[in-house]
Amino acid sequence: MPKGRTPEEQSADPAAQEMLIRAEMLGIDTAFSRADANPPCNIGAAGMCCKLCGMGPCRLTKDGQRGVCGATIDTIQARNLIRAIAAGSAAHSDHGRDMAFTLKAVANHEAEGFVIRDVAKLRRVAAFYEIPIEGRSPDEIANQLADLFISQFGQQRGEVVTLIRATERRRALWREQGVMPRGIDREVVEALHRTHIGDDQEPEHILHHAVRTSLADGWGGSLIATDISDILFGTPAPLVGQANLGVLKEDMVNVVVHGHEPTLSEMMVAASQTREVTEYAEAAGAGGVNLSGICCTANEILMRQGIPAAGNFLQQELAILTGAVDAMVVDVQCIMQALVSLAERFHTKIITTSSKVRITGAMHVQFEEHRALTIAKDILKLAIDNYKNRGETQIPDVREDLIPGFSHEYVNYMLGGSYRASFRPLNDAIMAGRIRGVAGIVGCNNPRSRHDFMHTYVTEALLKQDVLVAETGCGAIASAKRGFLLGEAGLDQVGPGLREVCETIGIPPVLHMGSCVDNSRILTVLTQMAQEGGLGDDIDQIPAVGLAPEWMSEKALSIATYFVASGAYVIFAGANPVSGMPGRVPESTRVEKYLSSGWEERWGGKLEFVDDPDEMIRRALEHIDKKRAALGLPEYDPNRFGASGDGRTRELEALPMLERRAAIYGRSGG
Ligand code: BF8
Repeated sequence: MPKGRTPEEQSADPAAQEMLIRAEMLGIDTAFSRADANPPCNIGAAGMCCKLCGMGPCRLTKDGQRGVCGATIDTIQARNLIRAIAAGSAAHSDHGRDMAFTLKAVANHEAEGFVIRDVAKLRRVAAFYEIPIEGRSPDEIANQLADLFISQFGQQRGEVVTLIRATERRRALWREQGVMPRGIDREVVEALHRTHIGDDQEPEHILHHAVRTSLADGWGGSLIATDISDILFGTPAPLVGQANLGVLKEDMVNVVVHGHEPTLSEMMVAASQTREVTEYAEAAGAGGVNLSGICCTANEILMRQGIPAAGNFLQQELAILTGAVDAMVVDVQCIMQALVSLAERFHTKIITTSSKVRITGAMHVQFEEHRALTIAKDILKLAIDNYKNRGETQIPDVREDLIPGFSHEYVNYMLGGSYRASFRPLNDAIMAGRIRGVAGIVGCNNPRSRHDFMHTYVTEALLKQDVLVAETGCGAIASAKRGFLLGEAGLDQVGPGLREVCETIGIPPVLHMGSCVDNSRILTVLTQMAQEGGLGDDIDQIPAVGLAPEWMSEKALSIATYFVASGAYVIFAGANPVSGMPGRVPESTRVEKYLSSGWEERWGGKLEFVDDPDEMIRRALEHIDKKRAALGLPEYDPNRFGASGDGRTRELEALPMLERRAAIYGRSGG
């Protein structure tokens, strides 16, 4: 077995390091050690392998080599990429579809325990699509809205209706370029059809459809998922939460919910607070039930209910390694198969709940909306019954406070209050140069890079450069653990202009905007910034970038593509699935060039794969400055701001009274 990395090299998170040491001592493998033991196939990783038919797989490793059918390396890379994008779009959008069915069930009182929590958002969303709202009950509106959303998945012709949320200019471009998605399912099916043996073979043409497919995700399925989650469970607003493995509790029944859809996890929150469940836990000798989350489910219940996040993607196994998790309840996406064999070493029950996901060896309890609360209680009781089986535990004493919950509605409100809600102050701060630009830092962990390191390194560097950061997914949890999501406490680490803005408005410098489907919130924020005026009239003109420093999932590739098609510059670090070239010369492949300059010409946005975090930061800042210059905004000057504001107040408040007076009034007397 090749020599692996040390825990410090595997993760930047001290809680993760502690669990990796424990894993080593117990002789248990994890994604980290498996990554060390299984180097990636360098042919597949670079997109040089085609296994789309039974004549192959064909590995194109020699200069000028073609597959059995004659396929070139460019065609193979484009095909592999669009297939990944289609799978990512399918995952997000199927989540959106399930949410739409839940909305329908709730409107018809067929979903036990669910209610429409945010009627104002329901009315606002319905109004976008000209659904009558006046004089109608929430159930009537929700019923019609659910039908409209459900119809978007199987629609055969026309345009997915939710794309009206993009700017007019962008929609005109998409129409002109023929990429307005017709129906969400149709675009995914067509992506698969085009890549069957003997179909679409021109790389650029294949990737043009990748754009259409991804738009059906970002502006379609994902946006639908976000809107319905807000309608059903409440639009997030800031609250206090905690993150990292230290949120697990020694004296309570620890139930970790892991996956993506908020339907079951929200019901678990409700069930855990019922007297029936708390009494059941007490009878088992526990202090109660302690719920926490992993991955995007964590983000969903963290930003709405303040339920703590036990960690991000690479911490799912580490949570079980504490020995303190009585049940891990999973639904869909990003769930490692390794959980079951790992759980067998401890007492943890792995419980699958979705009709789409079974794992050999796991217990299955089928989630059904019409019995949602009952099922949630049953699952909690299973966990409580398992509490007595706990063996020796080791919970890292590491956790960090954070303030999540920055929905685009709240960002709008916080900038102007109830009566003047608007993006004007944010645009003004960017125009003046107090804020240099905006970065969306999103996506996964990948055990092939040091866990959380790239996320936090890039975030920290951009904050120092006065770049306001919005985060989702596992990236947001990485920042939370590092303390970047704290109100003013995190402000010592940011540039002077950005600090002034954060102090004035009372926000952290990194805004937690939710789960991965909630990247649609970032699209909405960017669109509203464009519509507010002063920063151009579309996303491609805003000084903004998107970064995924530790990406690994196909969903991330879909996200990248719809951001590019919306006008954003997106930089990925780590794996580059289109980098391979037989007899490689030190230049980009045809597909790499097309994703960069080709897409930039068409969409004003581009996708690049960059390994070095400093180069990633350099390119991000260069792009932001280029966009500032194109808008005629003043050149960014780090010394221009920061002399005023609450930062000075805090400095003064820290002084002894006499010195403070001297500093303020120029004398020490009263
Ligand atoms: O959807 S960021 S590892 S958890 S794929 Fe998965 Fe990646 Fe985490 Fe959420 Ni998104």
